[in-house]
Amino acid sequence: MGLWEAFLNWLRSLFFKQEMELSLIGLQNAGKTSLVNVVASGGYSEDMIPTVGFNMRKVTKGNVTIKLWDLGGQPRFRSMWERYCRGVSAIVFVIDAADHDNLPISKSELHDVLSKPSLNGIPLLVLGNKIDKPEALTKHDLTDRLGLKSITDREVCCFMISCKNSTNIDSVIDWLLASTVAHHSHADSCATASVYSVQTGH
Ligand SMILES: Nc1nc2c(ncn2[C@@H]2O[C@H](COP(=O)(O)OP(=O)(O)OP(=O)(O)O)[C@@H](O)[C@H]2O)c(=O)[nH]1
Ligand SMILES: [Mg+2]
Repeated sequence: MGLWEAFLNWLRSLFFKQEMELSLIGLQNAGKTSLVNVVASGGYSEDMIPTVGFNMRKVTKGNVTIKLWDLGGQPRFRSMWERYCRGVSAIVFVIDAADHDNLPISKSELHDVLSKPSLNGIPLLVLGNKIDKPEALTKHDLTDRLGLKSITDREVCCFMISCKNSTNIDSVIDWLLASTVAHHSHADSCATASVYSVQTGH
């Protein structure tokens, strides 16, 4: 490739649309579909139908198109999580931070899917949802209970959010966009991530 052509390609990559692909996993009732709805249209509803299998939605933010795989969280759908997480820019694990009883199951499902060799090194974004509920865990406790510190083979970031009140949703989108740009320019996106995590801590 000639120098001029390489230069043009570089310019194009800066100004033209970029695409990223994300998979949303987590137990049933965590709020994955609610998150997709809030990110896509801003709409939130109490009245949700559990996802059967999966849904795919494309959302455009700025010049980035995000392809979202919203997977069903009921036990019978969990075996397909791995297949839909292969090759994505980041795995988004959504958890109901107010559901203390299901935390151990969440933890084991999370560590189980991350142990798959096909998902090696894919960044992980953990979203503790439903912080509008008074019994929701803090970010510190959620990090601890999910054993996030033991995950050392990939980037891990955690935000506490509420789809209901749209709390921190913008920060999550900003982080995702920043991390695509950072990956694109081969910068260390984890540096960006930790800045955001500190700012938005619950
Ligand atoms: N209080 C509160 N409830 C929420 C929040 N986000 C989602 N919910 C509720 O949680 C329930 C489940 O939401 P869904 O988005 O369907 O959950 P899901 O993770 O997609 O569930 P599956 O599709 O079965 O895997 C719904 O009643 C939502 O209204 C939140 O931030 N706060
Ligand atoms: Mg769903």
